Amino acid sequence: MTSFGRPLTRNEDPRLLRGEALFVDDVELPGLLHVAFFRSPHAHARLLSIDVEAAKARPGVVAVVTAADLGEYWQPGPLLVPPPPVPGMVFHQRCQVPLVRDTARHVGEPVVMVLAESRYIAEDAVGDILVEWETLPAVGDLEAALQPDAPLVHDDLDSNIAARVHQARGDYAAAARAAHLVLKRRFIYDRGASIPMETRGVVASWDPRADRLTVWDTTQAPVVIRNGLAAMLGLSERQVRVVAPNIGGGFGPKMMMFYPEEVLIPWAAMRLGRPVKWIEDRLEHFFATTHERSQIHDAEIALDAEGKILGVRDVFLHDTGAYDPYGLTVPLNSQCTLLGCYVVPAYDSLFTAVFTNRTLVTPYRGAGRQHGVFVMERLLDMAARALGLDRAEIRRRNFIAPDAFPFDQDVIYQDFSRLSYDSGNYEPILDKALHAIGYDDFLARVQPAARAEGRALGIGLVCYVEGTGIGPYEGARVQVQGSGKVSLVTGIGSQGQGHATAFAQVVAEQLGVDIRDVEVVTGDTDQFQWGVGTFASRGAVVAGSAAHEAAKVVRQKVLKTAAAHFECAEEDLVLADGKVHVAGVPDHAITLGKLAGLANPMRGAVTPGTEPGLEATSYFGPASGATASGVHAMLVEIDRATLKPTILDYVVVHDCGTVINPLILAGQIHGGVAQGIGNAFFEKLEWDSEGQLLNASLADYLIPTALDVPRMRLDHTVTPSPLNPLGVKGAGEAGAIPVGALFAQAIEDALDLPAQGIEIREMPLGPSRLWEITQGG
Ligand code: MCN
Repeated sequence: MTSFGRPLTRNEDPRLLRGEALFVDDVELPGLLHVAFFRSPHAHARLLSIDVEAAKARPGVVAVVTAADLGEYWQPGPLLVPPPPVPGMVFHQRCQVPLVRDTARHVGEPVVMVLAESRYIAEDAVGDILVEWETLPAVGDLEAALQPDAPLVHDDLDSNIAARVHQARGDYAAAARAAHLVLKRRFIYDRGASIPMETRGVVASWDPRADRLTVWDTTQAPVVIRNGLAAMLGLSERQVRVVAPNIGGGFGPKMMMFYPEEVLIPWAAMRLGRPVKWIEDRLEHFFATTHERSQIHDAEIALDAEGKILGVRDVFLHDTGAYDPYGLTVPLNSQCTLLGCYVVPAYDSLFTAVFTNRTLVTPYRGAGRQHGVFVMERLLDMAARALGLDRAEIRRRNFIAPDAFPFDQDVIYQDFSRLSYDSGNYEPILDKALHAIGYDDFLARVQPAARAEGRALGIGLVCYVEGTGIGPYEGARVQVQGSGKVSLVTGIGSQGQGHATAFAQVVAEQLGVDIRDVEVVTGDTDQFQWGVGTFASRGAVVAGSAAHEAAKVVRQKVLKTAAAHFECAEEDLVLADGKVHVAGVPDHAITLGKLAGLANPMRGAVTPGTEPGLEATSYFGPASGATASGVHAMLVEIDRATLKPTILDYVVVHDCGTVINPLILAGQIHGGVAQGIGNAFFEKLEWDSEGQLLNASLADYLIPTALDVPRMRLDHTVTPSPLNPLGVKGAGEAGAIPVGALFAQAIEDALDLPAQGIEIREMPLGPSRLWEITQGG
């Protein structure tokens, strides 16, 4: 039976569960040095002097490195993502330097690197370092940053504007004039952190005999790091091997190429001739690993009397932190995702990305899409109320029709293509969700009965689309080995997404083998030279399709070799269970391993025009992204005394095209929802006016526990993507995207807040903030 599409348990799990899998911190090498950093305690300060003498003198300290010691290697990190080709846009790119030389621009910027025989000694030596600072006024507030008298994060610029991008189509002003209803609201989404189980880490080793550098890195983009390191350290790409072994969660921030530590650790290993390890501690993680989410939207929607959208206008601010090497992916995604599942005839959106003296902002699971969905879905809820329409009905009236695909949205997307939804069918998803959550019955019977008893029960219902599976490309090499095992090698790495199983299923489908016989190798640049990275829910679409294409070629080679062996036509052959036989003669089968031997002869000659071995390498680059979609629905009860929500039921209906492995997919959705619940109800980074992060520990920054995450019910519809051979769309971020909007709606409904003239227009929202809002704050 084919394994493709089946809910198989993961190949990689036994080794992970037994603690046998390699993580970066497991790498131990003879002579290993350990690193601790002195980091800026100030959000904004001029560096006057550094005294490292006491640190150097501490026994066990091997080197203490400041910016001055880096010489020609002291350079701003590379531009990672160029600006989108939007006419008239403004963009100022400022990249972080490896060690602060002149000015620190956020708390936690590395200033001095200490290398010692143990981490303990290195940490103690950091305490010996004396730095003199002149503190400067810090910019912590998004709106204050744009005041004329605001201090400048980068004093070579004349304001804190990092970018300004305006995308418009149709005539919004005319739409608003013609509208029956125009609603204007302000929406706020605040900062959170991704909190992977494993923090970042880098180990580097220079081998003078091989003249090569090996780097183990918790990166989501090993090939990009390899190429960048070669360029920055003056090496050839062949001289650098980057390995991204098992990684305990990435969620986007481990895609930030390059963090200062990713350059400094390899540089130190080369300079000192000893292997070097740095493992980020949780406190550093809060300050030094990128965040996401803070935006302020002033949005308006214009509708006719029937609730049809005539236009949307949105002006928003996006906090990009102290530097913006990652370009504009996050706000661009917000701008594009706001359009949702709906026909929006006129759209006018202007965003301003703003420098602040806070940790950098780069994509984190959802990557700006949460904000777009929050704004649009909240506007629709409010419009439905104003027009006396049902929440589901207003959405239904505005859905893009199933025969309207491909649907041109006429805005520039994060992959710089003109956003076009490839496929979708939204009404069946909504219907399934309404049915599963018991929407009609809840509103007609359950909620009134609960209210009569004084209980606060509410329902939420949120629709979203998600651009997934963007290019430019990924590659894969499939090989049948003499042992009969099949190997699949690709340039992307996995941070827990189950690639070793899902990609094995793709290959097994073509080669008729058990998935346990497919060895998947990811994240090692010595194994595969080309690739981009695991982000934007693109692994299944892009690397999965490359694996499919390569396996298809290998299948042809297998059949050709077997046809020569059996002296029959290829059409007469059956390939199954790791063997090939002539149809009707299953007892005379030849194994794939033996065929691999025949294709790699030790005597005679390979037929001209053919290659030895049963092997193929393919690349896949989609023309544009595949658009996944879904509906989340939730029943919630709010404790009137504590305002704590209890989720009574949670339904996800999702369309990610063809499903490779429903079990992995369910895990991805569950994990995403759990993270979304954190973002909605627990996780908010709190800063003071000096740019100090106030809750930089897991004692103060709450994340949801298993008790806070409900059992959820999952269902799917399948609208295959026409843009890739598997028909798949991505799913890795879907769970997280709509949860904020869903919480806002369900809580509002449970407490009947609109009847008191109160609306929820901000996220995250813990009980204390919710209490303030219910008190009119
Ligand atoms: N899948 C499937 N059928 C589909 C789509 C996906 O069976 N139609 C399976 C895939 O084969 C894959 C998994 O679901 O094993 C996720 O696939 P995909 O949506 O392509 O996402 P990526 O592989 O590109 O992973 C990136 C995505 C992102 S952007 C974030 S952020 C995220 C996420 O995945 N970070 C994660 N899920 C994560 N899960 C874990 N455990 N850890 C992270 O850091």
